[in-house]
Amino acid sequence: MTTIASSTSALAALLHAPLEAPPALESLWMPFTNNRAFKQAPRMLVSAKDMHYTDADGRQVLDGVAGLWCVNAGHCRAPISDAIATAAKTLDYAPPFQMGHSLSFALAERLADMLPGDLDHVFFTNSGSEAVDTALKIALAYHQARGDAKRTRFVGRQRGYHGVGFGGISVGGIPTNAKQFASQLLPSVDHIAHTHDLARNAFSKGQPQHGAELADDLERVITERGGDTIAAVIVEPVAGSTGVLIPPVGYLDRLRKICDAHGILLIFDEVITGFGRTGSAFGATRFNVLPDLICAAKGLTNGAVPMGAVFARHTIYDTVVNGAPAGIELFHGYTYSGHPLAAAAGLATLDLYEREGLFQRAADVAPAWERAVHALRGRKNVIDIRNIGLVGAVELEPREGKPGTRAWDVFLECFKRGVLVRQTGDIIALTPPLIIEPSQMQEIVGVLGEAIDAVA
Ligand code: PXG
Repeated sequence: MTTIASSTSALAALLHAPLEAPPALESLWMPFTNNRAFKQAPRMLVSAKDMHYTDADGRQVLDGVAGLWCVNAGHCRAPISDAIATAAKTLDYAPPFQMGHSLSFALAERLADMLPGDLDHVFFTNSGSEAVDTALKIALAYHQARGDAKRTRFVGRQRGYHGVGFGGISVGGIPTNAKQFASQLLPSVDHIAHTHDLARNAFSKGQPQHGAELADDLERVITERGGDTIAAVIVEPVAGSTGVLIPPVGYLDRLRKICDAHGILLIFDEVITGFGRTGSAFGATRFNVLPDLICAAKGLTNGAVPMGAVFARHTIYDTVVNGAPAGIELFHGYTYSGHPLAAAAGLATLDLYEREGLFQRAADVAPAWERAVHALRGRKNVIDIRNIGLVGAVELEPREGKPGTRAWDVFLECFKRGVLVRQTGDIIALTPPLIIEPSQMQEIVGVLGEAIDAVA
């Protein structure tokens, strides 16, 4: 039996423990991880500051993925940690049902001010997965409130990632994530084609030129099912988890037009594209297409406290809430919706983004980033490089009969050389904090190049 660490000094000692002696690893069931392999050869992180992690060997590891697409302002930023500490000491918890506290209202107000168009209402969740399930429920509730309850179907996209709730894996388009649970997915979901087309678009810089017409695949579903049976279409403006799939020029506009023609809601899952990642506040602003609902999480609190949100257009809130009879209008919510610590982190994070102009900074350094990642063209096994804002991806030729193993080995080689990247299939994804310096771009790409060579 290990002793329970609860005092501040005991927690600090536990965090630093891997430097001397690794903690027992068996009891933790790790998410989306090869548990047995990890526990044989753990990669433990001890602390973080700005662009770097310190690992269990005391090494500095340059963070090429903002943790997991979330630490957009860099690690352990004092204004955010201080805000969390203040909330923890003042109002540790407040029930969000039938009670309120000013931090969640202030954060919603602040978000409404920065959202595009008439997106002006905010529903808080604790994760991206919960934001997705919430958005799907709001879409159903909206059509029901309009007296159009036969709109019950959802449309997702192949290679889409929308988290891990039953709603999210149903509209998501990653077969491996749904396979173990296939007996109980949502029953009325169709998928349209993804936009990844190496034959026409390999080595595109920014948005690829070819593929706007792939949005017309939605017309196929509409013909098969009837446009008046579809509640909502959900897509990521830039698909992240499945390897950085950037929307072709004109694709998202076309999707919007088709949805409008058939009264279908368009949901943008901006869990990774939100908060500056593409060089603009949201994918919606970057690509200038206004969705009806936006799912967000990750960068909302700089990853420091779990929090997600759904942003809704005015008419959606108005229809569901103001159109309802007196009483609870939406039977949905979480114990921790708008949690004081998360809301405090969110407020401090948005201040920091604004004060340091980080979304604009991402746009300003994007050309240097583009040059840096595309310099890997010509390396052995590199079959595509793509980029948008501060996102990059290098796609590798899969080893015959062993998909994913080449990129996995590249990930391990990068970590060994002091750079954290992300592997998905045979794609290496790069999404550094928005505070990255040009020399750090060179370091990430230099190490990735060495790793690709070492694995070849
Ligand atoms: N939607 C999108 C678009 C996401 O990227 C989620 C929903 C789910 O969020 P939560 O907070 O429930 O995990 C995500 C999460 C990767 C990777 O390797 C990306 C995510 C999660 C894990 C790994 O790219 N994104």
